[in-house]
Amino acid sequence: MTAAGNRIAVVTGASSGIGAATARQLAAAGYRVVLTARRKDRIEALAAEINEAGHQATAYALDVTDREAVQTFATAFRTIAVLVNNAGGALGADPVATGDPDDWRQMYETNVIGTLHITQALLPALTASGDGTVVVLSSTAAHATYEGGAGYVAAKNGARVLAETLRLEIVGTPVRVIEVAPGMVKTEEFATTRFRGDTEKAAKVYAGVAEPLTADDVADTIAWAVTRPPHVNIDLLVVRPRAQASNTKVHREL
Ligand code: 8X3
Repeated sequence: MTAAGNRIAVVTGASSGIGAATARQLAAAGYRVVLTARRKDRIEALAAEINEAGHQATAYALDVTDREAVQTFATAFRTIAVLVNNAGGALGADPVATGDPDDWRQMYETNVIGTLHITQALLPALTASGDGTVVVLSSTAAHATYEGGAGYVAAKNGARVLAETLRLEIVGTPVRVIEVAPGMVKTEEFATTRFRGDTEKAAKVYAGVAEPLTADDVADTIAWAVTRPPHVNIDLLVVRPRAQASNTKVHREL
């Protein structure tokens, strides 16, 4: 067991991708990881895998957009060391002229309101730990827009602003706020969810890119930021694959 000892790390959206990879890495770093996501079977399987590897994990089915459920979840904890706000994602890539308002609403609900619910609910336990860390997974989309991205860019800007504002408001308390902003990450679900199961469209996102980031690459940066000494606050960590110079400048070998 490392310095993380018996401390608890809660990861939202832990059923796949960056959330699952982060749960594995924080468990390996010695945290007791609490996996949350809507899909119970997936997080239970991951918790079993982590426990079999000799680390500690439990699964708790949770939809972060359900405020009451989040509040009930929070009552189970007196202290929490780390909250990783990973639940969220993109829906659609339509121009502003034709974008679906329901997509925009849903993205705001998951990426911003979900993060708000669980951060509010767990803040007392994070403070009580004497050394708490809130991680907000934003995106490079939170830092620059691109065509077809407005709904997602707006939602991720919301998540970024939540993180930046919270950091100002709780300064002086023993809780730090870290924003991790990944660029192009190839995960099993991000692009297929965005394009509602259209695997051809999803594949185009990564076409010709030699090495997009993996979920593990991003989890590695999260685990690194979280395991810095308590007085060190990584305000913002932007991580992209080498082939991506900006949201719209990507080297493709086609
Ligand atoms: C994912 C990055 O470029 O698809 O958060 O918006 S992008």
